[in-house]
Amino acid sequence: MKIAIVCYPTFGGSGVVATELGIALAERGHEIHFVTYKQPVRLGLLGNNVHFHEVHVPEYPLFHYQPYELALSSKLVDTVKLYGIELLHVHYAIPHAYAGYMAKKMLLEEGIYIPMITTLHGTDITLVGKHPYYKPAVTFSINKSDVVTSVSEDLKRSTLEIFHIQKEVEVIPNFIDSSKYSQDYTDCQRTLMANEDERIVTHISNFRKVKRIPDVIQVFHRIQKKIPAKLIMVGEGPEKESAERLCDQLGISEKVIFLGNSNEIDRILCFSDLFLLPSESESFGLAALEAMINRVAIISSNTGGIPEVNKHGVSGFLADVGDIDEMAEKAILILKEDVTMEKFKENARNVASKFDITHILPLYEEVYEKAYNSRYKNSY
Ligand code: GMT
Repeated sequence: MKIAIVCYPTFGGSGVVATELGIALAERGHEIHFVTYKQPVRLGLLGNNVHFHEVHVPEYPLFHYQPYELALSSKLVDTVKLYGIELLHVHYAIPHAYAGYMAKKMLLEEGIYIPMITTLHGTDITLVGKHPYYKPAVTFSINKSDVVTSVSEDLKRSTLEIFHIQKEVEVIPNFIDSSKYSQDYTDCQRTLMANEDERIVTHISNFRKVKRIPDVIQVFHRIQKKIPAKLIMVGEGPEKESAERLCDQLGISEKVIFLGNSNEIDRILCFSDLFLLPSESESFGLAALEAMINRVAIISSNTGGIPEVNKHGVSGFLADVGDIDEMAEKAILILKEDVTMEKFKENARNVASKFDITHILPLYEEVYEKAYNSRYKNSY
């Protein structure tokens, strides 16, 4: 099938999922066209089956806001016509589902029908999408999608609670390609980051408020009082500077390494023992899944879709949002003894394997078929 994928090309989870999905679909013989404003960060070599079409938004001084949706829908129309695209898959409702719907309408004027799948990722519903300024447009574009998927059961529940949705929402969880992560790989060069007797605790995110970065630091502050440890903070975002200040105030700056955005997530996770994800809200927690497949145990909040990924007492522990004492206590329990830690790390890998791409990709192919086959009986 010839599929156009629209996503954010940045380090965010929705862009990562869209990119990995596109690459895997291309390996299965589909022709994939990414349409976005920059080449997605996880997209390496383009080839016969993987194309990238850049959306340009020319600056015009009259506009206070440059009209990205307009440029995106025009680019979609051109791409569909030029390459004979058969299906449109948009990741993250805002503004992609809206722009996708406009492209559909424009193409229909020319007698071209293109089915659209919208995948909801989280903040497009729970944080941004429900804002009264966006809600009517988000509701409209979800209802006008031919198939709607959500990355967790919890996100499906929230979507149906927040919006008046007439469409069926299908849950297709995020995935991981476990074949990329050898279980035997141990040469992680952990000595670059920590002394031999130290445990390595890691956090990866976009450092937004929703990630509760101060909780990460506070939990680590408690851990390192009991166990020699280092904290590796990966990512960039608005909360980073205050996090660095907090480390300074707590006197732990020497034990905390801020790495910024990285394309070497797997190398970092390879030498990590424990991953902290104390988020306020999280539709899935792809970062935790990536950690788990790299044999990293998880301490997380029990919010949103995280309990669907991190299994309490198995791959790690869950605690109420903000309960840093409980998180620290459970982290120490995992890290204290080698035997316990190894058990949690092994379990984390096993739980993550259930989200292997080989189980999830066919689910996407099924909805593509469904959307494609419904092309003559759709509402506009
Ligand atoms: O977490 C973020 O702020 C990034 C955001 C995104 O849209 O890229 O992540 C969301 O989508 C990911 C992929 O489906 C999920 O794993 C994250 O849990 C979700 N983030 C939130 O719900 C806060």
